[in-house]
Amino acid sequence: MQKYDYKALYQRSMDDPVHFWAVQAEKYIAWYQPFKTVLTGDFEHLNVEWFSGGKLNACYNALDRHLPTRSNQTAFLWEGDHPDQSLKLTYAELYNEVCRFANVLKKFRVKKGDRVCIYMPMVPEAIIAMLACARIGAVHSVVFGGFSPESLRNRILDAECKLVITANEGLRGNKIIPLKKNVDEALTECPSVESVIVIKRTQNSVPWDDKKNHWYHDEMQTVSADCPCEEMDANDPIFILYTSGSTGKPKGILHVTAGYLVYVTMTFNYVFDYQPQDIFWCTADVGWITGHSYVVYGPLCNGATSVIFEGVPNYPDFSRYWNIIDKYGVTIFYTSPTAIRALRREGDEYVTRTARKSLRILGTVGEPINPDVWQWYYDVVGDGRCQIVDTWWQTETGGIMITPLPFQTPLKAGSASWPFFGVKPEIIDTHLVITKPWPGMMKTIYGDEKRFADYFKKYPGTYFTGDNATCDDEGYYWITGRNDDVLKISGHRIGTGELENAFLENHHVAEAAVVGVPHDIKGETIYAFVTLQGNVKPSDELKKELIQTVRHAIGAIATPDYIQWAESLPKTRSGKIMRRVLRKIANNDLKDLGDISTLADPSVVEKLIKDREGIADAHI
Ligand code: 7RM
Repeated sequence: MQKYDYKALYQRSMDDPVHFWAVQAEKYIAWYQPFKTVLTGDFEHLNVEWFSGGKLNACYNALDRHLPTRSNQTAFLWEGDHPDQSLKLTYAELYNEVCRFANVLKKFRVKKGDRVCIYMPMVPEAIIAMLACARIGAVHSVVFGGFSPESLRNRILDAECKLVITANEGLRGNKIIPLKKNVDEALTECPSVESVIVIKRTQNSVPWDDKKNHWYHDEMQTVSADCPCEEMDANDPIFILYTSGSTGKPKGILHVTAGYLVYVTMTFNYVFDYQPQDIFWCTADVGWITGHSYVVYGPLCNGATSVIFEGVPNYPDFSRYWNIIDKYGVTIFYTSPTAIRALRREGDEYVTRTARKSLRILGTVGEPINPDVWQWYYDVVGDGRCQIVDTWWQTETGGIMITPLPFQTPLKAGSASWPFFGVKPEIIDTHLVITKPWPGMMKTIYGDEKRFADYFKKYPGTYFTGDNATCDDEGYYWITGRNDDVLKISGHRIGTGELENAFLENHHVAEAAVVGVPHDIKGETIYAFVTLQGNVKPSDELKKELIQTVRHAIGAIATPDYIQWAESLPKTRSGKIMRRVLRKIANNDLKDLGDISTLADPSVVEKLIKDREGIADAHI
């Protein structure tokens, strides 16, 4: 257990942030050249910069600097989809693989600043590829392997990636994911991509283009294991990661090297009370920010030993997570409320038949955790003896922002509790905002300064999180959910605009409006109001077809649960869809529809309310 006084340290971080962060930056990170200023700029001018003048390399911090003391220590314990498949990588081995792959990237003419797309299953090569990019100063853009070819293509195009790294196939819950096939489909319209490097994960063969496609394992034979790190400026990009906003187009959140690295390294250390003998396991996929910050950079920069898992919580059965914890002696376990809810539903026996004696800290992230579910996690998974950290943060924030600190913060079930050091939250009209810069914050939205500026517009001088929250009289924050058109479905962030565009890809659809409704396991799910083209008849067959349309456009994470046919949608006289009203109808919250005096045609609402009755049980 670490010894410090949260309140005193927090106060110091507020009183003198410059001194506070200078100390942390020197403590957690190795620099080629020291920074000249700690913090310049502000939210008003959109010009915040951390640690300017400093030079460093993220891969050096993750690997090289540990070699003198930890070369034989395990960096990753990889558990494959099937329990019989596993692999161990020491820091020296990981270093060696990363250097080689960095040389492969160079051979493919990838240079500092170039963007590289990584579309991979959870295999060590995904992490090797990320670190190899960081080593040579290339900017990785990891796209979650569950995304469709079309989503992948849009992300490749937006970032103008030069190279794609994928696997022939992925494996999840004994099901095959056709990654290379998806890449081929995506690349039909991606002129910037010169080459695709393919990891052989399964024995099955896939279509092959000799000019463009290259086997990872063959390429690795052709290069040396000697590759110096590129010395990066503090504010050089480290990666782009796409996330959903309220409009149709995902945003390329761009993080820069120094601030991001300082912040994730320090938060990992404190939030998980990391000790050298710990075995850490974060179940997130590297396709999400949680994977970037707390599978890759945070743990490695602390020299930690982590489990990484390719599979799913219910294969071969619902004990899988707890078996993995016992197999590797996991001490710190970090997962999502949606996974906890799904496992809780199956009954305690799947948990209680395992030992879980090694556990000491349990974490959650991604959505609010309801107090009952929190209690089950505490009592049944943690046997009433583990600290729970409910961590609130976002792709944009880079790292954990509001969280209990183990053995410091008295726990309250369902509250993310207190801000991390240096973080100053505030609640304005139920909206959660952050009023001071912190090192982990994004630098910009790639290629879209305007959308970056939008975060700082609503309440000038503050960062607008898009979440609602309350704060109790002991300073505990309770995050209640989003206040924009962003859904969290099984913890996956998806914009209603993207979903509506996806519906429109079906030529039978004239118009679609999507809202979120609560779901026992997923937390939130998709409720769509769909207007068909004049000559098209509604049918259950067509509903099934539309579900496929959306899955095809975005991926399986975006499967609609409810579709309601709508002859027309409620609109204002200027033609704007009144989503607020639709949200109430979908949620059967009809007592007070709010101000509907601007509706062009009030009868539309009555009709939708009447038809809603039939939908209540039509859970597909
Ligand atoms: C890490 C991540 C961000 C959104 C955020 C919230 C929600 C995340 C919590 C939470 C309540 C939490 N990044 N969220 N953590 N809500 N309690 N502990 O999830 O960019 O994908 O999503 O997730 O709405 O704004 S994300």
